[in-house]
Amino acid sequence: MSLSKRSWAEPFKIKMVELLKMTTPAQRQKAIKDAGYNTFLLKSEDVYIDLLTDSGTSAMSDQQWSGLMLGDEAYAGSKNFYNLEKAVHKYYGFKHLIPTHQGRGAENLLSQVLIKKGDIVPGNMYFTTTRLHQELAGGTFVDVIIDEAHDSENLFPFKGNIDLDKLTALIKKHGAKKIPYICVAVTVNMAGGQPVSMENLKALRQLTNKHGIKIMLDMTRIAENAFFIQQHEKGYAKKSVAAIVKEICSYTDGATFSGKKDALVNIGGFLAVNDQAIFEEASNLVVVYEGLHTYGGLAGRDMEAMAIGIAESVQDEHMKARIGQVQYLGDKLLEAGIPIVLPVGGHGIFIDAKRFLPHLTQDQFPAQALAAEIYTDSGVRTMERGIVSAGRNKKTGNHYYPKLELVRLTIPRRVYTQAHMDVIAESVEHVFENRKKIKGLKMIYEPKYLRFFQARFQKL
Ligand code: PM9
Repeated sequence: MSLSKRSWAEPFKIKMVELLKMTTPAQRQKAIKDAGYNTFLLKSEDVYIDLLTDSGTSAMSDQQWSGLMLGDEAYAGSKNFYNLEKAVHKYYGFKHLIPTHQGRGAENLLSQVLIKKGDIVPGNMYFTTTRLHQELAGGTFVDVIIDEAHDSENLFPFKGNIDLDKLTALIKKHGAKKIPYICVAVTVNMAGGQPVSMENLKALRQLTNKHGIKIMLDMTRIAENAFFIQQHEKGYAKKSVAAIVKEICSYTDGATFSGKKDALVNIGGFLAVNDQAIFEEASNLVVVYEGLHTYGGLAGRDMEAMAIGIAESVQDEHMKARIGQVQYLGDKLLEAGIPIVLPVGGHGIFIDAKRFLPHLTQDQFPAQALAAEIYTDSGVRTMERGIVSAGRNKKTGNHYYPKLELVRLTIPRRVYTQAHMDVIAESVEHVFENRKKIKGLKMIYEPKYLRFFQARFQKL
């Protein structure tokens, strides 16, 4: 068999395992009802395979675990901060680093430093915490992603791209002075983990340079984005994921980062910038919200594990297995005729709940109902990414009605096996066979901020 046809396998072996608990259908029916049909409110011990999120759920390597033992728990100037700083310089190329407890801590700092009341902040589709921090700082988020991203069946390989015409029109309408930066997510979570192309980033750099607008990355899943560029963009097949990651960063002015995804740690994040003045302001503000600028809410050991995880995350073999596993599950679901977002993205499979449950209206929360149903079938926990996650328009108070109404099957890194993927696929297939019986939901409790985390529902 030719080398290119041979199977991939994980570039690691398993040294320690965590036992899982199996539950009965009756136990699961009770658990999901008690959780108000919100998978965020389930107890993790009632979950068999946990696909809620890829955030903070990775298995760390033996190197990372030994890194924990090298934690220098000094309040100021810990050795581990300097190791993390070195990793950020080496792999991402940014000049200044401010650690934060996780991604949203960095989003808060960036929004407070750069956004003034009345500013416009364009981005390639919203992310829940990112948009909220932009709004809390007085800004208004505007989506400038290409239209293809809102169509779950469109096969364009870079559905995360910025629509430069939409951005140009926005600049014309409001003036560049009202736009402090554009937030570019790599990959785009809410679109299904879809990547941005290097060509698009280069063109965006030219356009924003002309207008003096900064580019701030949300580089939470940058290594996954780089892998897609390597696989699908002309001129990148022979470049390493590490080289592509660094090139992406080179077209930008800074980044927020949740280390809980790509960087294979259970907690941690940072803000990284090139501009000295922004750095100084943010490294002063961080002491108000997170901690001193050399730990930002993290223990020394957490910074060490993140520094090691960053180096592991950009290895080609790691990324091949990571994306390979997600693709494997996607292929199984496609074979069974399940409507999923295509192309398969980086961090999970996104089921199109509108096509899965065409008998439900969006007001009946089809993705929320489907996530509850999959849990009841098998104990597999997934997450709603549709109307509940989208929240309400701050000005009108009405629900946002996103075109994409999705259930996310998020794959933690280095945690589950191919056999787990088979079990997951079988459960989704079983629910699909019985889809006509699935009822919608009514929201009975709605918190003010990021409602998807804590909202409660009743079956209609
Ligand atoms: N993402 C996720 O599960 C965890 C919170 S929402 C359920 O997808 C992006 C693109 C993210 C992200 C978190 C954050 C915030 C920023 N940008 O969770 O604060 O996907 O570390 O990062 C989650 P933190």
